[in-house]
Amino acid sequence: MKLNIVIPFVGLASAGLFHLILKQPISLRLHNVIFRRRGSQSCVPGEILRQGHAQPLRPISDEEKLAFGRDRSVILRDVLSEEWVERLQLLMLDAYQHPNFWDVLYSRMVGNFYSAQKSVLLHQTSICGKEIAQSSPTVTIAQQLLDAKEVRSCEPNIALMNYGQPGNTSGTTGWHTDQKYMPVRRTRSDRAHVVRLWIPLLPFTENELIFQMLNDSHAARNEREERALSVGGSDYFMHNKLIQQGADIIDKHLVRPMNYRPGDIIVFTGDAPHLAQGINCSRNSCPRLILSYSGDHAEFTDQHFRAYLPINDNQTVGSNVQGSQFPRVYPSLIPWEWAPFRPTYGEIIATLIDGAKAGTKPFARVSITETLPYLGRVYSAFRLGMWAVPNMAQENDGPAFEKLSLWRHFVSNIVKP
Ligand SMILES: O=C(O)CCC(=O)C(=O)O
Repeated sequence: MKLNIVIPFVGLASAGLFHLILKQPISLRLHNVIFRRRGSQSCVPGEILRQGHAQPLRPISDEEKLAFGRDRSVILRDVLSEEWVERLQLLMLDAYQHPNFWDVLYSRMVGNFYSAQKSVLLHQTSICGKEIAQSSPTVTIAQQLLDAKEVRSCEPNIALMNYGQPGNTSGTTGWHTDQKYMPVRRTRSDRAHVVRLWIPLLPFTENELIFQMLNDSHAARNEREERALSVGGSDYFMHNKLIQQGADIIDKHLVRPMNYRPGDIIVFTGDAPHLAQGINCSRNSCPRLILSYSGDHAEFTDQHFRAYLPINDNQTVGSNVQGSQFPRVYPSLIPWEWAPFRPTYGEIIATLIDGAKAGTKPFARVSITETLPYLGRVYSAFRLGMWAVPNMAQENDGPAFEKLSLWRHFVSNIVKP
């Protein structure tokens, strides 16, 4: 056969094959290499699991629900019992003591720049995480705030800590919303689609870490828009502009938690602006969770950045989110959605490309002198192979540090059975 016929034919066949492979879920072996938490443990006793979702310590009041609907943010005090805080602490420890490759990648790319470390996909990758999805009052609280018939886990679900040492600068996330990095949007402007629960796991103060929100009521949003101070995805130029030109606006719209107490929950929607800044978390590493759930008014969109969250498979634009990427947590779990998490090869690749693109945006229009410390913190975490584990049992002991390079972690997961 002539070469000029064979070459295009082979090219076309390989392209077709490649396309087919991209649409396949990753193999179980690759799942084990990048997502499995080897040694992950249970944290909720069987009899509690069998009772279904626990209630919060007290009902969420009508005023709190009203405030959440109106301001897209609310602070709930004294809603989690000590027992449940302890189980959430165990979830954080389970993720951090059994990190997977994706945790290390996510931390390098989305956490280390402000001296934070993050584990994601908690419900799908941790035994304790699944039990929390099945039984925790956080799900009941989300259901009540969203007033939803069905609640689904909506990434990023994050275990976070800061490893700042005294004298080190920690950086800030800047004012941002999470909306740009979550593949969901509202179906109705007046109904929340996503609720994010920011939960301190040990007590810390604003001298250690600052977490603040801006009221996102219609009026507050309009006021910021009129002054060209609207907050979108992470963008340090906008952050600086808001601080320099909108000090009065921040003052007026600020929702400021002050002290961070385990048992309290700081609640916000995907579109509410917020900011986190480590000051000095060397005492107890400021451990916290963000548990994130969507309700009946969330629909899938492919217009947002994936930012290292490979969850866009099997969704239809404009329809409710579904499947193992957004496993149902209320009223009950659907067993097939909890099989080992296996996004497609194509989704993994798209996630890495999209994440890299999203990562350059925050620093556009910002001076190199302001950018360098952020990049420097990521670089040194890469170089040191940094992995910190908070010490919950002795809360004043600070984190333990381990060496865990991305490559070594990846390769050792391939080598280990
Ligand atoms: O560091 C934190 O506590 C919050 C991080 C944050 O703002 C985010 O993940 O969107």
